[in-house]
Amino acid sequence: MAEFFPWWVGATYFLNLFFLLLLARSGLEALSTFPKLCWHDDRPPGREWVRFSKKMYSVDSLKPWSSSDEVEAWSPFITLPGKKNLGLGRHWHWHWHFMSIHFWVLTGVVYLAMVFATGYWHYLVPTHWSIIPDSTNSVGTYLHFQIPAMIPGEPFAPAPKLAHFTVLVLLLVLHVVITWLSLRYRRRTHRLLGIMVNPFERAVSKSFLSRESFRPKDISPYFRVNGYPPTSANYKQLAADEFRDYQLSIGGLVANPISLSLEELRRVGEQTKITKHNCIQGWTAVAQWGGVPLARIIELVEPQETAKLIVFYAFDDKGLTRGEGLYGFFYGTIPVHLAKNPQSILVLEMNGESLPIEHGAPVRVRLETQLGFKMVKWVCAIEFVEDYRDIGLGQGGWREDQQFYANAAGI
Ligand SMILES: Nc1nc2c(c(=O)[nH]1)N[C@H]1C(S)=C(S)[C@@H](COP(=O)(O)O)O[C@H]1N2
Ligand SMILES: [Mo]
Repeated sequence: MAEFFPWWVGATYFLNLFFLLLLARSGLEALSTFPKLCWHDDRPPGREWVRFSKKMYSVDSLKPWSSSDEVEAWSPFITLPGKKNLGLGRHWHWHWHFMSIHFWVLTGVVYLAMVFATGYWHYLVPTHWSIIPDSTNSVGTYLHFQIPAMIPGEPFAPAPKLAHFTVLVLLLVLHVVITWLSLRYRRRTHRLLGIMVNPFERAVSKSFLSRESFRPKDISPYFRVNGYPPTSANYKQLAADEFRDYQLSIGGLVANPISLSLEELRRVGEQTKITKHNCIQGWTAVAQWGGVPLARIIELVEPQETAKLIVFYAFDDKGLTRGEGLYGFFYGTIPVHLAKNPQSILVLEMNGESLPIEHGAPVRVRLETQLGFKMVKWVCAIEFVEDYRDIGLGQGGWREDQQFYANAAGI
């Protein structure tokens, strides 16, 4: 009998549904940035199992394209928050993933299937305004400690039916409000979710070491590119001379600031490994990377006590290479401890050849416990700093600043 549901049924029902919708909608936001499903990792474009997009990109496309071109802008009516905001969508999504229990999904599916299969939904949705006076009357009946009559042919009395329907409407209203607030106050939402998630994520992933070990035969035939190469005359000139005049300056809060040519950099140390790249959009690819361990660089420059973070500045001005209202040079920061990880390197070679332009020549970062956006390509300078708040828009990286990505990106 609907009247005798204990209070906790209502409470868990409400919370389950509320969180579930947060999870699902922000998950769809993630799907919208890579609107395809693949049976295997590192599928080349065109080999996906299903595609929720009209756009087609191919391996041998004549026009250059970048994986951000594959992003679809889905409506905020469906995704949280919608309008191509993977950064906030992921924030919402992972926040609840950390706390979610998978049976939510199961109970939800069974419940929904039954509601429709049995035509039960007719009992849940009022179809006539008379439910309001009828409910008022049945409340009177309850107050007389009597059970009111059911709606003819239905298992509920008017008041419970109306109360249940009101809960559904409330859920809808809350989601509309959250979506609206996320879009209206993007930076505040970013900060708030960051405060709740980042310290937790950092603590959990701080001691992680990647255990992946791939063999040469695992190397992906196709490796997506994300981000268009720098367009400046300066960079093009350097590239034309095979980066002979390239100098990487490493400074900031260090005892020995230095500037190294590629030749000098190569002499600092050499390490290769085959690893899998994980882009936040959801695609992966395996490659062999060779370069200088960041730990060796740290030994060389001797950071001061106060140097907590390393900033990598890049040559690409995203206002020119990407546009869409975004601006500024690409950069990223990582905590110094991440750079000391033996798997963190400054890459000079990919799959045994010198690093291709589109993958970040002459120098890019590789970190094996982080998402792809943390691995700055086309690095022009490295700076040791105490805090990232006065760099760029103060969120710790170009994607954090401009796209609301979480600063903590452990995998
Ligand atoms: N300078 C710069 N570095 C960058 C980016 C960029 O746009 N500019 N994109 C990042 C993202 S989101 C990813 S997934 C990887 C992609 O590396 P790839 O192009 O070698 O696949 O580079 C990262 N480093
Ligand atoms: Mo990415």
